[in-house]
Amino acid sequence: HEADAHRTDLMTITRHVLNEQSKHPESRGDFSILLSHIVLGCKFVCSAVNKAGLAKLIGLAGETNVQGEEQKKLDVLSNDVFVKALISSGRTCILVSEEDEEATIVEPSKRGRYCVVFDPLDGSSNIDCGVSIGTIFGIYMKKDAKEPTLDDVLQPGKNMLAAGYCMYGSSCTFVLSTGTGVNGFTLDPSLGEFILTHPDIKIPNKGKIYSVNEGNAKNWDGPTAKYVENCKFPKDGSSAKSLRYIGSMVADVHRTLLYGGVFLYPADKKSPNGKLRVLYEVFPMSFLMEQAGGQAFTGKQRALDLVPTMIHQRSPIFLGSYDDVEEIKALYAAET
Ligand code: AHM
Ligand code: MG
Repeated sequence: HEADAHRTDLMTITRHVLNEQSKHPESRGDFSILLSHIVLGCKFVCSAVNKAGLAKLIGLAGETNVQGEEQKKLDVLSNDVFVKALISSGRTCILVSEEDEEATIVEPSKRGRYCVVFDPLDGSSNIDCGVSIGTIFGIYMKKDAKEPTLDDVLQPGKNMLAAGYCMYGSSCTFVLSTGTGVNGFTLDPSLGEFILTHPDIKIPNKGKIYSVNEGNAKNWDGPTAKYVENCKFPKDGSSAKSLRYIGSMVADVHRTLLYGGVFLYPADKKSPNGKLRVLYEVFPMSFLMEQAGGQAFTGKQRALDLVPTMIHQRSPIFLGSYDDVEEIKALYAAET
């Protein structure tokens, strides 16, 4: 009977969010409206990514198509879709996208209370070889009733109300936290709906995988080098960890969340702040990790405590299983 119930009682993402909302009688339903617009953007990108391999047939990005129009690159197209969907939700006031140098202040007639930071298509260098890529987002509440300003998005990650990502892989997976745990949904293409398939995701306390771009090893600092050395040649008699690195943050973090272990993009001599961006890469993924029982550390502090001063700021990041990140923290503590 259980199996039957699973097939006929579909927990869609909308239903899930409405359920959560009903626990807060003061809620006005704005969040579910905002989320449905984010979900729409993800469905659009999913469909565009699935067709990317046909680009040669339907016209390559940067080339003109049969109508003589320029084809937009997939990341530019995705950004346009998200910006328009978010503005038209009527629930946002300021947007920060990896694709846009400046923040977008929503015009007064379309304003709402939410601030959204996002990377519309992360890992886009992987498109041409069919590797998984994704959209990452974080949501803040506006600080006060004044005009929206950059201060509304330069809040520490711990102030986020919600964060998530959508991975365009062998299936399309949407992972979301509204601050009460983490849930995963899979797109059923025949329904066009995200269905709850991974309820209450918890990351294992310790994992067997580490994930890092080892090509940067010659420029690493002491603690990072020592940690990776320990992964390969453990001194406590435990077995060595496996290395998995896709080079697409959403896919690497998704695997880390489900299987455990650590994902790191450390500082190195060439990039003292690492590569990943605080607002729409480091914060949302750190938020999800903590909500799933893991940790996220910058090499100096809890990642979510960081107070950004610039919208495109970068930070080193070490995130994943609680005990594994604890080990990294100990190495950094021993250094100072
Ligand atoms: P992008 O925003 O330009 O796509 O870069 C971000 C990506 C992440 O998805 C991934 O974790 C990282 O860059 C990989 O970087 P590297 O190629 O240096 O290992
Ligand atoms: Mg990115």
